[in-house]
Amino acid sequence: MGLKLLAGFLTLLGLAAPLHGQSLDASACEKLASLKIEHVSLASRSVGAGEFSPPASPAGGVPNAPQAFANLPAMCRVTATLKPSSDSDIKMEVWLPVSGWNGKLQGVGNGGWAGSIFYFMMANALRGGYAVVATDTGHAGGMGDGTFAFNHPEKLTDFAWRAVHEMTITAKAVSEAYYGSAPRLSYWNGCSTGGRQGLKEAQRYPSDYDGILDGAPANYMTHLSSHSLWVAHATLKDPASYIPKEKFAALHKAVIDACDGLDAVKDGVLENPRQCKVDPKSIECPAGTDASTCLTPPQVEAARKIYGPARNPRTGAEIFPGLERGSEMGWGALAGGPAPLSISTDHFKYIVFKDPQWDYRTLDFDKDVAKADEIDSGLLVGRLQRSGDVFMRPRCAKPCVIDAVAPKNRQLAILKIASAFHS
Ligand SMILES: [Ca+2]
Repeated sequence: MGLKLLAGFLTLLGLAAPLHGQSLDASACEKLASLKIEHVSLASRSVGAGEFSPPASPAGGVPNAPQAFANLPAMCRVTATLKPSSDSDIKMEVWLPVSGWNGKLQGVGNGGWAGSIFYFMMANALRGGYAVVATDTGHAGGMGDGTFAFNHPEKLTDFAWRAVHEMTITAKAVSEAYYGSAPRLSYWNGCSTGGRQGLKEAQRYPSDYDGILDGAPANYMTHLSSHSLWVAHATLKDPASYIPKEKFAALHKAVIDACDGLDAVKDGVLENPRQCKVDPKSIECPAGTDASTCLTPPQVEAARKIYGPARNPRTGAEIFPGLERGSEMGWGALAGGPAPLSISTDHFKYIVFKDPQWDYRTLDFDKDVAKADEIDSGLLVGRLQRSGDVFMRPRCAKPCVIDAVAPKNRQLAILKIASAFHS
């Protein structure tokens, strides 16, 4: 029996394994549409090499630059809607390489409040020979838009952990039906919210993934949102405290000038930012003056608060670590204004207070942070119950707000480099 004939025979039996160098034909893909999985509706179709073009992203969603999808290999594209609760409407996709499958599944994550599929990450994984899966986490919207959670607790649960778990078990079933064997290894790959998603998987469903790669995780989200508004209180609440962006450069220069050499290499990078103790007062403007190269006394106090940490004003307990010295050029997202980061204000508006009119200036860093924790009750926040193959890295592919706190934040979770990532 020739290899091609054998593959066709096994496909008919639903037992097809992708024989080395062989391709699965279109009928194997079409067949997936009849797969029955509880609360999942599926569609599937073959997409030839270079033929995929991404659907338009929602306003504020992740951009889909066409060049990210040039020369994609041929795939079986599975789209699905999952409804694990009566209020769920989770969109997900699985892309299955028609040939050259490496036997592995890669789950890829989201950013901010999600609301769209990160197709460019799916494209990278497909090129690497992976079967790859992603979800919009159960709603369509911009990454800075948390309105979906307003009076929709099931949708919030989908965002918090359920969509990723459900997509993962669905993707494994789809992969097995297509190839005739389940993935031999499954990896998670996400950054920011994607990092938090990986931690929730490790916490709740440690058997979903054999290895987890978390970039700059949005970890301890209730306190992360509180910290973001701590920075907003420092710089945006009182106009006198506002630090114009050009002064970030002045403060950064003072930090680098003082501390770059502490790691014995003058390269503009601080190997260990915590060795650096520069006080913003060192560039305070002469009394009664102001310039782009110095800070006024209220701006000095604002910068000191940003270096933090954020603290409970009544007990002095640390709410969240401050931004590191050396991170000043990345302060714009949190401190640049005119409004605070909407990811954080929406957390308090729609989840904690359930009041779209809530004003960040009223945030009480004692009782309101406690309220956020009480309401969350482990939904978005979680601590790992066991060690596992979790590799955390401090930076996303491009600067993001979490970068600045990551060196301290990552201590809140478990760091273990898994040998599995090298297989
Ligand atoms: Ca250095």
